Amino acid sequence: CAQSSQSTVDNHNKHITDKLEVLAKAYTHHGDRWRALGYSKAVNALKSYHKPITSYEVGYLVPYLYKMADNVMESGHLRKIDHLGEAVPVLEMFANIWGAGAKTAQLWYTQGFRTLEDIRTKANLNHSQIIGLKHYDDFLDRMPREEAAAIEETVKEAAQFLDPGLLAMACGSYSRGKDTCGDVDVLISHPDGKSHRGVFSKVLQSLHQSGFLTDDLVSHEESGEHKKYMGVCRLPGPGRLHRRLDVIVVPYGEFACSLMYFTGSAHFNRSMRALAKAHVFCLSEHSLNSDMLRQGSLKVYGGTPRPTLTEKDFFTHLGISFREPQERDW
Ligand code: DCP
Ligand code: MG
Ligand code: MN
Repeated sequence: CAQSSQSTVDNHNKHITDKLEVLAKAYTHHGDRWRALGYSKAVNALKSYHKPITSYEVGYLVPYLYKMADNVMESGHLRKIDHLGEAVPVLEMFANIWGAGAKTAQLWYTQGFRTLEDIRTKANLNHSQIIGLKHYDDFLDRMPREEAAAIEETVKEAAQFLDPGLLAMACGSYSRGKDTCGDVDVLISHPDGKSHRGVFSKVLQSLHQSGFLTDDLVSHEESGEHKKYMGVCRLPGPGRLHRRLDVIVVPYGEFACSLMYFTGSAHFNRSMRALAKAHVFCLSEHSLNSDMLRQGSLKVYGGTPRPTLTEKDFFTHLGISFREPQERDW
């Protein structure tokens, strides 16, 4: 409505929030998520404050930031930012290589690397990072959902050529109805509860043979009967980019749980796990267990899996109303 678009208040503390935002970003890229979160919270608090804040007010509004913000107000800059700030764009660039996290980016920075060319020629790279660097620009580009649909279709055809009874569906951002997708997450299972066995390697082999899969990132991650592939594909035809593809094969008994997990969002999953925990349930991508026993943070007994045949069962077990995938972005 008209009112909510007008409600964005002027930021009376831009001189401080600009600096703190740089710090929040710097800490994110230094792998210090908690400090980054603290700064982001302070930035939001300061942005919505109705007037320029005084050092006295900083003390009680954002006590843990008292020294920081006070320092910015006095001198107009922060020594800490001057030091961290210059590393931020480089750390961001490094952390955007698939397979390299904040820690690796930081290590490379301390080794004196400043460009992707430095990384390519001097850094010690593992297999995923080599592939990540090779497709650096392609992976940063989010694909239109029509392309994700075509990728889903290609995997589905390969699976159903093996066995027409196999289910194959794109989850993740695609099933949440997003306009663009960072990758495609295809979940495969078989309703008879047993014919999913052996499918994983056969589907991947056929997609490799057709030239659709161009590189493997993590070719086989296994947990119980649940198998996950992470790789790279490209649709045929001119002008196509390399796209990230995840393929997950699960036994049908875990289908609803896996569907819910891979539908996401990651934030929604965190909320659901917290909710499950509060109900003494234990929620994972495998099952929803009840009567879990904890001693402090240690899980003593994993609990009994509850029959969850559909996603709706979860919401029922947890006592909340069903939410469509499009409503799970937070
Ligand atoms: N997931 C999760 N926690 C993570 C990573 C993933 O719960 N740390 C779950 C929720 C995600 C799903 O797996 O929705 C797929 O992961 P993706 O990284 O592919 O994320 P999305 O598909 O949601 O977004 P994108 O468009 O960036 O791929
Ligand atoms: Mg995805
Ligand atoms: Mn994914």
